[in-house]
Amino acid sequence: MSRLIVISNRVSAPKAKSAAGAQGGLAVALTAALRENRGIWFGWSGNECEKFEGKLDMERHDGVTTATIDLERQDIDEYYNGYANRTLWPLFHYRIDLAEYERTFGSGYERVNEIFAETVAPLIEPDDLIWVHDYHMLPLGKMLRDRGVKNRIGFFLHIPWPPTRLFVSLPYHERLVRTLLEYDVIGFQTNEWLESFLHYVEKELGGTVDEDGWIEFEGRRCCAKAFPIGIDFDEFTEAAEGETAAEANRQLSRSTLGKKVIIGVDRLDYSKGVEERFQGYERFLENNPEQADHVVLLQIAPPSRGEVHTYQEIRERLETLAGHINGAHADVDWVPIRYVNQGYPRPALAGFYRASRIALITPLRDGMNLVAKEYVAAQDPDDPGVLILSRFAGAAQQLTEALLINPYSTDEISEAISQALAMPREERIRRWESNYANVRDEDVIWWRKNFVAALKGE
Ligand code: ADQ
Repeated sequence: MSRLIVISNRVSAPKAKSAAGAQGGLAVALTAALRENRGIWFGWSGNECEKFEGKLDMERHDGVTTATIDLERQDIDEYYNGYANRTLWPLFHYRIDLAEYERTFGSGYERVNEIFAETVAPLIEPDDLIWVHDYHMLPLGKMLRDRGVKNRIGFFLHIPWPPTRLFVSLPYHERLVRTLLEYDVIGFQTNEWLESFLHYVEKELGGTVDEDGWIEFEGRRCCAKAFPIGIDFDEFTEAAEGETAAEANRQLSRSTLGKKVIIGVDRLDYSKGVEERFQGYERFLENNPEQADHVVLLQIAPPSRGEVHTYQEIRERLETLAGHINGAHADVDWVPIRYVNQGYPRPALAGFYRASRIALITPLRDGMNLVAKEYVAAQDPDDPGVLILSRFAGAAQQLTEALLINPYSTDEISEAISQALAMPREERIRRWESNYANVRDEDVIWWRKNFVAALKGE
């Protein structure tokens, strides 16, 4: 049986628990696949070293081998904080106004990808399947090919692929896509991102694409397809039934004194549309003064990528906005927004989701958005809450019974809140059942199996 080699920027195998104290769904799914296939998970340790001299830290935990390297300060600044998070992340989320095109970022990105390729190549055996993840590693497949790796190599992009008109604003865009075409399988979250990618390949590169997603370009053939990611449904629903979830549910319900809770849970990132959410909620408070003190918005958003200036700015802007809305609308016994700057373990999140009548998820652009799926999974089947979801999240293509909104429209957000609060129980159940079936059936195991099957050429 062939082994699976997973390569991603950060490694989150059993030993390395995430900040929230539990493994994320992706880590759980990949760990299970690695265990079944005697695999290796390779990536950056998250640590800095004085001078990188090829040192590889191999560890085995719970049936999974992890192989990590440390990076030098300059590499972290140019590759991770620079090209990945200040160039590609904003551009791929359609924010060319925020994208920074520093030459040193691009060269740092290529240098670090060469380091990854050089370090991981000797670990690869002829039968291994290689699965590379996300925008940090776009050119890695090509760099492995340059080192003689002939194995099947797949790539999965967790974030959107931007329309060609935006993508061409990236210097050396053609060079980057050419490297991608060295993979055997290129996976996207949704057909929309897939179509944007194929459009670029046809119109800018002159490649040909058949109706099954097979690309032919300069004598090479590869397959591009959508593989929408899901949550670890079994693990999550089990957590939702446990005591931690029940306690979190009670804690939130007790402290909100019968008010209807509207919940938002995000990594603090401008792509998540939290400012627009706050503005839409304020519009609701202004338009519906009689309902105002019957609701409370709980926004959970721990800071992320603190080393990048734009993220410090968004944090400040949100604090100011929440303060302004609370100042303008609060009463002695009621504050409209509870804004919490910390992460919670998944079982606690499950309890908060269940205690909330509405989830308000308003990304301006999101590859998938797993919070929307977790919210659906955590609901009480007899009295489920309502999911309000941005039509610009990948998840909107599957969760079609959510109230789909345009997050740029404060009025649409406000009206969706009114509609959700007034929604009869039967309608809530009908909508939830349809979304729930999707979250259950197209979970992370389904996603992983589909991708690995495509990678094997099945
Ligand atoms: P993210 O942008 O991080 O992921 P998302 O999918 O919403 O976005 O969340 C991933 C996980 O982080 C979820 O399991 C969620 O519970 C957890 N999380 C988020 N905020 C949290 C908080 N405040 N406290 C605790 N946990 C929190 C990227 C892409 C997404 C894509 C995923 C997976 O940007 O579009 O869905 O990868 O492919």
